[in-house]
Amino acid sequence: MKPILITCYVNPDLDGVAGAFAYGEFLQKTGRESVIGIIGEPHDEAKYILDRYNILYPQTIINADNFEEVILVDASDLNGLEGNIAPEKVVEIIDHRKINEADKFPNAKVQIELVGSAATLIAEKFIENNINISKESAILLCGAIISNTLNFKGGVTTDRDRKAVEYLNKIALLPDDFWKDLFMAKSDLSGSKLGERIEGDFAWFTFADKKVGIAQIEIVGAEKLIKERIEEIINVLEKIKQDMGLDYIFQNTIELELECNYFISPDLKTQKLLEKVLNIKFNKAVAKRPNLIMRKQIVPLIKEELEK
Ligand SMILES: [Mn+2]
Repeated sequence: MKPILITCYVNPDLDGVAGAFAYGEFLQKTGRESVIGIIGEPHDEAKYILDRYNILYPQTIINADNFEEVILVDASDLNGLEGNIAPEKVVEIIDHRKINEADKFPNAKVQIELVGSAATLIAEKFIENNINISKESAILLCGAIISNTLNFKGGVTTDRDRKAVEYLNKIALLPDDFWKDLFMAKSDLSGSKLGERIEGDFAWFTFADKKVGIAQIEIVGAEKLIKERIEEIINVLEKIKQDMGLDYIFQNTIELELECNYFISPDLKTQKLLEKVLNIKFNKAVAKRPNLIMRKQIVPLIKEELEK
């Protein structure tokens, strides 16, 4: 059998990198050769954990042209692949998004379950099949679950995520305050990093013929960032809106320490939409909302409203 490519969406976050890395190990230990390949640039928090624990970076690839079969971890929509992978090549999808396009991959065996992190689904494969996991994979998966669930405070968190971390951390042995280090590692948005992060973690969707673009930034110190750099954020959002021909655009700014969100949109129509679906109130271009809500929770609400 030819090796199969395991990858995630382009410019993957820690969940994608960790999931691909560990699923490669799982397949290898269960007798299937695979190649882990990342397209684009991993997020800062993925680099942080790879660097801190001296884990070899997965190789970077340009596209899936050299592979006949592809497995997607933490990805299940075409936009996120940016045309680099032919949908027919995808034979397996492991993801945790309620709004997905799994039906656009005609040959894929699909596992989509609404847990906090794709990493949880990968960890469960080791647990269920009684396969020993390496320390590297355990560290990555553990970190990914902590990150994706916002240290178990995000509304996406399930008991399965907690159980997976309990199992993984017996091997990973991450310190108690690891979550703080991880969150701080992605909170440095000095200089050009701000614009890069907005573009690097941008996702867009089409509902009822309307294109909706959503940036997401997770940070400790959101209020200060917004106070000092709101104009830059707005400029980047306006440029993306124009370049991509979007109907709606906003940034979901997640404040990790104080546990609240700041929504930013320069666009009145978007502000109205968000005020309706999230029960918030904009003051100029910014609206604050208590508790933590993530993009993958907001997308279904917008879909419902636009498709009414
Ligand atoms: Mn994920």
